[in-house]
Amino acid sequence: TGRGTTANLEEIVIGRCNDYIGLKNPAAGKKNCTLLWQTLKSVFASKDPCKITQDDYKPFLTMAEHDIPSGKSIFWSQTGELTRQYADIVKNVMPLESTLTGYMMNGLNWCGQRSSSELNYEVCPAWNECEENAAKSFWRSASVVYAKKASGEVKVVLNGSSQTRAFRTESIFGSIELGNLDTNRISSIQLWIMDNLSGSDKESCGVGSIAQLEIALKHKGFKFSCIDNYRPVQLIQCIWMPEHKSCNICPKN
Ligand code: CV1
Repeated sequence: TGRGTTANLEEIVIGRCNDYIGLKNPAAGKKNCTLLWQTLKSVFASKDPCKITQDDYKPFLTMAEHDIPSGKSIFWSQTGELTRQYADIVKNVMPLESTLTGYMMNGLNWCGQRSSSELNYEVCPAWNECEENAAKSFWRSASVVYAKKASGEVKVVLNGSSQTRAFRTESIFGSIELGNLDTNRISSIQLWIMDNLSGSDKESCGVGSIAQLEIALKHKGFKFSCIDNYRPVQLIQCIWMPEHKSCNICPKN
């Protein structure tokens, strides 16, 4: 079992929604945050938390939809924290967590229970406990909507030091987002393979699972390029390890 519903979920979600449409991204347009919360809550309240489907979230996701400017879509796998930090700093990319739906729910837990209309603040299913759990179905469904909207030059941030593989076909990026990218809307895809500064360089552009991803992109008809340790993102990693040799601005030879 996993952690229960986040305390004060309603206040957090409605507050974040108002913060988003009022301050963070007024271009999202007018939204009724209270109605959005009610629509969202009705998806999982009073229900078995292992029986929430991706379709169940569609009314909420449709109501929360807004434009994503061309060239701002950025996907990630095993690099969520780094990608969010990069997005918060540069502001010229908009990961799912910087759209209304992702912003409202990022970092939260939620689930209901069959026996009561109260949310379950004690326990919720762990991510891999059941396929159709409230949170997993939400991120999958939101990812479909997000991926379909991507246009222009798209970025993908992967972890070159992954203990498993940088590109995993079973991840949300590999199993959902990739298949929903539209060749007609997307002009090119940039892969950024970021190694952990103190981790090993297990995979790089053209190597291992990244090579598989590159082949898949080519087959689908996408133009793409790949950059190892894209410097602007690496400089964010450097904040935590400024003395690391990769962080030296003027390398002494
Ligand atoms: N996405 Br808090 C997927 N999972 C998310 C997202 C999110 N936006 N936000 C959160 N999670 P992993 P992936 C949680 O690193 O390829 C979207 C989930 O609990 O292996 O599976 C993004 O658009 C999930 O288990 O990446 C992104 O492009 C974990 O963080 C893609 O899906 C992420 O798991 C990443 O999913």
